[in-house]
Amino acid sequence: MRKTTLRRSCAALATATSLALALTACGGGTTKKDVANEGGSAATAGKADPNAELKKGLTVGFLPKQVNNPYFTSADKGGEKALTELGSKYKEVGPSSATDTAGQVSYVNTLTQQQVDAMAVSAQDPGALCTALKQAMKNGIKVVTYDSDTTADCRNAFVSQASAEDLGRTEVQLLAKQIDYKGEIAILSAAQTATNQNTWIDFMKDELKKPEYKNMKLVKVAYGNDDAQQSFQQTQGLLQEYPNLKGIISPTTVGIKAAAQYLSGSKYKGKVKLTGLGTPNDMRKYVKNGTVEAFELWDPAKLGELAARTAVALASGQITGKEGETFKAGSMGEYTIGKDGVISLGKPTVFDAKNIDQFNF
Ligand code: RAM
Repeated sequence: MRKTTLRRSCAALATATSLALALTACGGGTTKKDVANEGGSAATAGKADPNAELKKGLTVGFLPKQVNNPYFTSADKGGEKALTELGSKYKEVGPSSATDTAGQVSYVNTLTQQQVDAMAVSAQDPGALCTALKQAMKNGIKVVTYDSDTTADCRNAFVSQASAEDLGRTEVQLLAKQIDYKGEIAILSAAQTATNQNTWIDFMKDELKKPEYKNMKLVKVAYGNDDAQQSFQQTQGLLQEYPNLKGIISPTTVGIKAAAQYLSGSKYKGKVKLTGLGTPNDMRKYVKNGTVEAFELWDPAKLGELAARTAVALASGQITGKEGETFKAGSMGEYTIGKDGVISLGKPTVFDAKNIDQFNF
């Protein structure tokens, strides 16, 4: 009875002006233990017990960058499938725009208040989310970032789609081959604050410093905010501003699809090359009609599944997020936690006309 009253008054307080303050005041946790945020990632002070049994009946909240993005629909379905298999509960909350940073913060606070056991978050803006995520961890909630990270002290582990370095460099390599290592190129990214895209772009810029790319010039990084219309318009704008543009890299599933759509209906079709990260189902049409030669991605459902399994392993005490700890991720096999609490899904797949029909996501 007392707990219910306390929770209710806290809920009222939290819907008022300052969620963070309300959460601090309420502590949120008569049922969760405090954790210490120390180490490379925000690993718990306690020791991992690799033989601990996986808990059932947990609730794991998925908070993607954007709920109506097919990429996250696939990813989160993978999370849901794994949680059902593990006897735990899945829920998904999140903003419909990839630039609603304040929205993401309030969803973190809501999940904290609801006392979920763990949350899996793809960060729109790492800086903005940190305070709320730290608050969640203080309330005993395990925090996994997936797809787009925060800084290591704001979560227990990051489930990464592939090595960021590999992704950045291979996208440049894919485009370079298609434009014969010559000409002006541009990048069409997602939100300006997106951790994942910004990390990949840094590696792209570094790759471009190598002598083999001396005849290629990056003229602009444009931002389509993972919005189809804005990405379409940004592509159009790039070609107006740089009529000699030879290629575009779009490291976002929303961006590459919109850019392909624009190019496909324009005089640039097949002439201005486009690569980046897309889903085979979105891009099939543009590969078949000669707009796109090759692009890459990982399986988003596997990423979601690994995020869910990591969350449950953390909440069960099998791992704490420290480098070197290992855990079994069901049929996905064994994973080892790397530096800064990063768990990497594996290598991405390159899709082209030869193999695209073998994939359905
Ligand atoms: C978009 C999102 C997501 C990114 C993929 C490649 O769906 O920006 O964060 O990982 O593209």
